[in-house]
Amino acid sequence: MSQHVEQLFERLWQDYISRTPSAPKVHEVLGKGHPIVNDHVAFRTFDIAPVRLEALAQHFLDLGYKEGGDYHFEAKKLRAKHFEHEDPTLPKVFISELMTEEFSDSLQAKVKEMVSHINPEDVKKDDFLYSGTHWQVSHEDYQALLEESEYAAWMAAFGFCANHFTVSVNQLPGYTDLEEVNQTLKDNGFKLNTSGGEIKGSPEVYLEQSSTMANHHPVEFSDKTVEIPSCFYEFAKRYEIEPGKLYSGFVAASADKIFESTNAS
Ligand code: OOG
Ligand code: NI
Repeated sequence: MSQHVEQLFERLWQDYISRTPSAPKVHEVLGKGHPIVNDHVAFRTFDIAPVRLEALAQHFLDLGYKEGGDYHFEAKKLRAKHFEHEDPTLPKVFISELMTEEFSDSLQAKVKEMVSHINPEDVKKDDFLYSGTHWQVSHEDYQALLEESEYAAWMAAFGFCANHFTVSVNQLPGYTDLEEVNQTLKDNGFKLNTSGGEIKGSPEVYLEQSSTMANHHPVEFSDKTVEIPSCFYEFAKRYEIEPGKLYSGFVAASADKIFESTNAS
């Protein structure tokens, strides 16, 4: 099983770096040749069968993951859950979904049309989590979605894939503070997400997070190819909730700002 789960993360990583050229550079700059441990990997989806959050989560439940917390994002109209494995070397998984019924009829119709191209059997296959888009959208469709929800537009362009990996700062040799990590990144030309401040969270909520702004990657829409924000890298430092036990959840107020790492800046 462990082989299988490691293979899944390796495939997700290879797919992710194909649209996130800054991710291997993050490893070079922070890891200096040492392996990087990831705190979590994040996925996005729609609240429509057969691709609801729970359908994506099933892949991880089958690999021995257990459900952790759930989270709600009122303004962005999202919900999310996190999953963790008893093997502490495996990354946590954060899966969110767009609550489509809270949007306009035209957004709902567009998303339903997109999802209708997915074969429900394919959702259960091992490669679904990095299967990308199963539909065609025009650049105009993308822009119409963008007006209502950056998240919906991102999903239309990229579909199913890892949205980000997250460096575990606790397990990063040579660093103790997230601030130092951020400084190294900025010194090396990375652009950080400043929404809500460079560092989201605090020791009081047992979690500090920062992230790069997403790379811009060319997407082939049905009518033309346009460079748009793709994926980003996140950095997380966790604090002990009791001696020897790090907080393992997420912080909704911070996550709310991390979502904005795929905004056009
Ligand atoms: C997820 C944003 C939230 C976190 O660690 O709080 C998040 C996303 O952008 O899909 O990753
Ligand atoms: Ni994250």
